[in-house]
Amino acid sequence: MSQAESISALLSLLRERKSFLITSHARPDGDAIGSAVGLMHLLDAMGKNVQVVFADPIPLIYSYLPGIKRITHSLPATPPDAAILLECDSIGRTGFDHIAAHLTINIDHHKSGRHFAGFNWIDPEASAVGAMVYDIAVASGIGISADMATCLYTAVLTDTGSFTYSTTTAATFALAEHLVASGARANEVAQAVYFSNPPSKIRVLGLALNNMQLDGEVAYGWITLEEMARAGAVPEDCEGIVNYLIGMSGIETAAFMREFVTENGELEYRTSLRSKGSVDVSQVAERLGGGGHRNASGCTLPGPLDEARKRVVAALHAAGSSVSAVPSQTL
Ligand SMILES: [Mn+2]
Repeated sequence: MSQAESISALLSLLRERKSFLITSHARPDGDAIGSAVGLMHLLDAMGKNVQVVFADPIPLIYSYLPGIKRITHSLPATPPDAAILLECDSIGRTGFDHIAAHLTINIDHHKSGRHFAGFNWIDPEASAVGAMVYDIAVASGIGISADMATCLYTAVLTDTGSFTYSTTTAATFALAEHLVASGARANEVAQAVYFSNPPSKIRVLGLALNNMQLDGEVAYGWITLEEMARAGAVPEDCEGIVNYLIGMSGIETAAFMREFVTENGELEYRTSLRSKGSVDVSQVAERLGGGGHRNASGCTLPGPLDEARKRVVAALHAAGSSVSAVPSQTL
């Protein structure tokens, strides 16, 4: 199916049904939340019954999103006509074991996306799922409300690394222009997302950067539970630390590992990978049991920390990051 055919088939499915559940992945990010609440506004405007349910808490920085308070954390007792899963490769990715619904709809932009649902629309070229929701809204003829625009702008801003990843094209800026013209509050979004961090986030960043190691073109770092406790940090405070590691001259790939305890009491490492583009870190993540995009991906590795570090650095070298350092440019 072409993109246009997928969108029109999806719109028919939405129009034919009355009640919807929208959800996205565990540990939700700006795209998961912005696209879910943005789609909620669209379905509201179509006169549908909509519930937005996330398994995990919503990071406080997204409190400004119009309609965010309608998000709940438990599934409805009655199965909806359709459950829409945004950027998930399986039901399990939502953090729920099972979602009862008459139809499941999967909308995703990950290269590692899977056709697990009753209806699937996967576009690995899309800059964000928020951009795919935007395409649905435009095709619906309903138009973009100011509230929807703020949600979708948040999704695209955060998922393109503030319009810097290789998925950022002229179409991304055209979309951003249309969203701002439709009432998206770009400055308010930037203030909330980038300039409202709690002190614990900056403290944990300092401890994490203190652990930084360079190995050829690979930069990597980690944070232990002891260090997180010292910083008074929660897991969401560690989001984005990897972007500092990839931000160095001569570095092509970066990994950041956050220690956590599993239900079985084992130490494991939630690992974020980044690439400047020469290495496809979605393939590295898939080899290690995770997934994602060419420039940004993730996986979870078992301990001990030293083994996990060696595995991820070896995988990044095997994928093409040079083992010898490129001399930094000097002025
Ligand atoms: Mn996304």
